Amino acid sequence: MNSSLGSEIDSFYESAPPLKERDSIMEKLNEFVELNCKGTKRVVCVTSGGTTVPLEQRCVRYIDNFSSGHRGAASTEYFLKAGYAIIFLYRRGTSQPYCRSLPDDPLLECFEATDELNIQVRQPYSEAVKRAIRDHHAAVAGGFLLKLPFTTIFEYLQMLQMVAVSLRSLGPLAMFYLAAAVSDFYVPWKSMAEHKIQSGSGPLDMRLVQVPKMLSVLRTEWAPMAFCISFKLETDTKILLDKADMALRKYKMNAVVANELLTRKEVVVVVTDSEKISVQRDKTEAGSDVENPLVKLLVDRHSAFINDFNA
Ligand code: 9Z3
Repeated sequence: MNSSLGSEIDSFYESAPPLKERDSIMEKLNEFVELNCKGTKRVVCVTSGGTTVPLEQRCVRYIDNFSSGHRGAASTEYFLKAGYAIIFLYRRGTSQPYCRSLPDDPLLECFEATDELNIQVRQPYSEAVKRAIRDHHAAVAGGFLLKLPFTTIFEYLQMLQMVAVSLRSLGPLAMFYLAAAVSDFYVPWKSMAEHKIQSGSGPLDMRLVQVPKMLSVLRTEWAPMAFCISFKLETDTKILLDKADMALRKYKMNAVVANELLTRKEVVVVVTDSEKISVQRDKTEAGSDVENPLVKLLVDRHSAFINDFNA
């Protein structure tokens, strides 16, 4: 890592407001590692949803990054199916594993009161609700699924660091699947207004600083032996694959999943140093999604990576 990146990273962490629940997150991570990090068990950290950039310390306004969290939630289900233990680092309020087939407001839509004291599941949702509750509870109660919520870029990057350092001892058995949409620019905490910015003071002039590229540190320091997958999102298909290729080389990722905003649910391209593999949703199958073949492919590649490592 070059020294200017090193000092950008130091100043990001030094200026970030301390994580409120650091101790309890650490405790949960330690428990998860103790339970899952033995033998040949594989673990994946799935990041999901967009980070926010607060504009005021007592935040009323913020800049957001688009992501519904569908990619991360769906992929988590497939990784669990493939036998992985998962740390699901997600933006509060975004899609959750096993809830994809439920309506937006499941509590109000899926249940009805039968009398003063009792409620029941409404018929059309009965199977979906049962499946969601059963599978979700089994994963959490079994200790295979640890869910950690974030909102701001400060929380996200502090938590990602904690997760990565906790998984370092797993070496190649750990995977990072970085689907979260991460802010590129932020307002350093120390130069941020404390109170709500007043609208009477004319046009708003604000300087945003570049968020340091933490993929480099993840790769070189936090978890150097892990299998790392990052995502590249563009709205212009003409530059997508070149940008993915650049990210692959610059951050030494094992693969970069390239996707375009409008077609992201239909097709993605997995870019590695020797191939560009197009992965499509199976249109002949109702309810199918692109995460199913994508996770299958990455699980296979992870197996090969572990075998090479042990050879
Ligand atoms: C993605 O590209 C994800 O696939 C999506 C998923 C956010 C498009 P949804 O959550 O959408 O299912 O609605 N994530 C990565 C986006 C990102 O910020 N990548 C950085 C970049 O493109 C690199 S880390 O520069």
